[in-house]
Amino acid sequence: MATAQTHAVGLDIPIEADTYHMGPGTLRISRKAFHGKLRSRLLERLQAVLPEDQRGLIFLEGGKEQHQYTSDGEPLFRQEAYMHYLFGVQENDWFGALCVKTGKSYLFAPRLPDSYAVWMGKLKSLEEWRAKYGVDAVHWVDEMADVIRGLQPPCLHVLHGKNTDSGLDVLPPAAPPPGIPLEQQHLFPALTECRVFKTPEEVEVIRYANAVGSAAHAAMMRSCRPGLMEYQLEATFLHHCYSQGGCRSAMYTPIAASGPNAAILHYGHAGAPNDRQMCDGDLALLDCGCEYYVYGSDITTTWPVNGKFTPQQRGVYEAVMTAHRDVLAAMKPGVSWLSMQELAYRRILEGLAAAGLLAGGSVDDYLAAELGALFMPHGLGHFLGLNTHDVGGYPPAGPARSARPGFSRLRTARLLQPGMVITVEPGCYFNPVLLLPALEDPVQSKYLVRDVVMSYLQLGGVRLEDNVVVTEGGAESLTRVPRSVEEVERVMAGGDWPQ
Ligand SMILES: [Mn+2]
Repeated sequence: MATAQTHAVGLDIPIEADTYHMGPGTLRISRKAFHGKLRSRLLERLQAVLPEDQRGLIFLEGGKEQHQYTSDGEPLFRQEAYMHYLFGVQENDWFGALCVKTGKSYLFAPRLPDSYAVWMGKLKSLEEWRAKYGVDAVHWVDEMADVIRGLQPPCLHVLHGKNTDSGLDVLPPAAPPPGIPLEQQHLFPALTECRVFKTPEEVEVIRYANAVGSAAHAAMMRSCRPGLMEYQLEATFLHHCYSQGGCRSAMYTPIAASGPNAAILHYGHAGAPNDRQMCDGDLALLDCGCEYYVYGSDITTTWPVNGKFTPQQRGVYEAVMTAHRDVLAAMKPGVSWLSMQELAYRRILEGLAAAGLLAGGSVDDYLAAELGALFMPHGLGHFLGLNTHDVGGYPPAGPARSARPGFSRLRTARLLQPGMVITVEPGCYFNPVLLLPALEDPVQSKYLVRDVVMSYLQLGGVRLEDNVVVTEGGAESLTRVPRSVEEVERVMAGGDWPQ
């Protein structure tokens, strides 16, 4: 019998005070079981490196209320990822603590004036908060310094480090309770490393975000036709994820690129807001993921706007699909992510040679001339979890970032290990910013068939992205979108998905 105590997530766990869900058919998560397990894993890791007399109190500052510039407009709050990981708190301006000796968990909630109930609804009592979050104790923030001093910890373990994707610093809490030494060395690497290896329950949340996002990709395919605006596909995605899956937010700004825009890797930004009208004969590239319980999906599909691939589009598409398929088949514990980037490059370059864009050498020659990075200037994939580019890609112990073109863009160079969730997103793009100089480059130009390459510039590009969990024996994709040419054309003609 499944119970809330043994199963942290599921569609069928009973609804208790600590259950997160968004109504019928949505995933239910027992916050107490889900985060209790994550806290235990962190404690084990810290207890292994901290001698008994140096085991203090982990102290985290949650996300703060934000304002749009100087106005009183507040964007929808999204909890800071480390805070969500350990406690699952949905509200802003909280603090959390965890005793490394006893394992006891504490939360500190802002004490709001009674009058706020008019604007925010009934204010919860401490006991109601404790039931919602399933921790050992909840106190008000204004009592926090006294409560923590009363626990007499030898130190406060606080976060301090660098996010290797953004390059931004993760800083310790701004105003920790005074009079207790701060310990800044151990928490950041331990907690970051925990986040790299997902529990089965975390994988189930990412699987749910993938099920919702995958169905939304199929809905976009079915709704597409020449003459639509790119943002109308984006709107279909957002509506489907929220109305059908309870996913209120996109994981990142959706990319709905058509024609030459598909070669622009971060198209969809404020200066290029998915605002082109799609034409008969275009390819569309959709990179859209949704978020559930702060965990996300990150999915890319590419398809012909009119529902039928041209032979030229099909050649590029199948080269990328071969790379995608062969990487998925080769992934298993111990495999270097750098070697998977090279495998993807090989398959894409083989496909381009078969299509007549490359000539005069072997695939090894093309690789040595760095033609891989010319057609796929980004990394093959990145960790995914509470952040789209999830943490832990480059731990201090290595492996270090490669200096080689293309490989240098990888967000991790690690060996695959069970529990890692990583995207597999090979792509092939015809970007004039890269191709026109390459046609003048003495090394690269001797392998590029100029007239054929020039005839592909309007194609834009193809990217196919799945979210994959590394298992003991291999890897499992959590993404279920139409992938083969036949599946894409059938769904675009109105066919059901999944079949
Ligand atoms: Mn991605």
